[in-house]
Amino acid sequence: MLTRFLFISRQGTLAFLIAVIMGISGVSCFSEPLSTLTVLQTARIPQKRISYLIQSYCASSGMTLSDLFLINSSYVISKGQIQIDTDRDGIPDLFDIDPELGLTPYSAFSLPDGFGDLVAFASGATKTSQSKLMKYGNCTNPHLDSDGDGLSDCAETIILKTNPNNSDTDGDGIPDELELRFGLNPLDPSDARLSAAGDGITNLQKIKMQLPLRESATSETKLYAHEYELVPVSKNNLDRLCFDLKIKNIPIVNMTDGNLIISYISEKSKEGSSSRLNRCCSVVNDRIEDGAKVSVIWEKSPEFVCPCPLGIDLKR
Ligand SMILES: [Ca+2]
Ligand SMILES: [Ca+2]
Ligand SMILES: [Ca+2]
Ligand SMILES: [Ca+2]
Repeated sequence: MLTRFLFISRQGTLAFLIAVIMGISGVSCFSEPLSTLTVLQTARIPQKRISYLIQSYCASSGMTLSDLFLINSSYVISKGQIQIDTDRDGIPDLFDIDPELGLTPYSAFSLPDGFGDLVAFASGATKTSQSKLMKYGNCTNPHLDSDGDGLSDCAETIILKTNPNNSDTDGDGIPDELELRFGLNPLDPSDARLSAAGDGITNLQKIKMQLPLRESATSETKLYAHEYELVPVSKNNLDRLCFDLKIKNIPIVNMTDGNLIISYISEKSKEGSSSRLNRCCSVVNDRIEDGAKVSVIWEKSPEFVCPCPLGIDLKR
């Protein structure tokens, strides 16, 4: 079923998603129609890069922070350049408009089956072969995501064969949905530590940096690479382990409905026997100043939405 990962990888990164959110300073709403958007946008070196602070994150009771990934889902880097992804589904506009695929750059759920475009793309469905997915039946509850990894239960059970109750099915440290976005296999535990480009940077590290896995990192693309700093802070009164999570060097692209920033905060139990994922998102206004610092407070900032919901679609 995952035979199209090769196909995906050829196209660059993937994605899934949706949109939501309320706004505040530096953060905007999605409620405006997208009528002013232009397809096929490509930006070279981004004009702006920001840093992002998730303040006072505390792991769940009995758990500790395992890893952190952050992506700006409004772009995908491919062929050394930033490619706009208007509907944030991980498929850049450049590919979304391919008539062979039969998708659209304006909707992450453009197919009637309810599985989402990323899942269809990862499964190899094209406009002429979408019936291949339909034979499995429709996804009757496309909004149900039990493990909060950004993939619906029905997409996981019916199409992907991943575990709908485990956000990292193969246990390689990369959440299932991020594996799809970046063209890895959520059922293959060996791919995280490999280097698809052969440049010595592992696939897991590349995903953290939001760089394409199958292109060697260059001095130019490294300008886009996210940097992480996880700073332990004092335990709270429930004795949970707490951190300030700092991510620097996040490009911001021109998008009238803002840039959707998705954070994947993974936790593991202290014995390492169980894991869980906090997949959260917020929107950063594209008019934000270069070098700005966006700060959200864990469980307190209303614009920092956890879990980042599924199925709220963007349509023109
Ligand atoms: Ca797209
Ligand atoms: Ca899921
Ligand atoms: Ca994985
Ligand atoms: Ca994997």
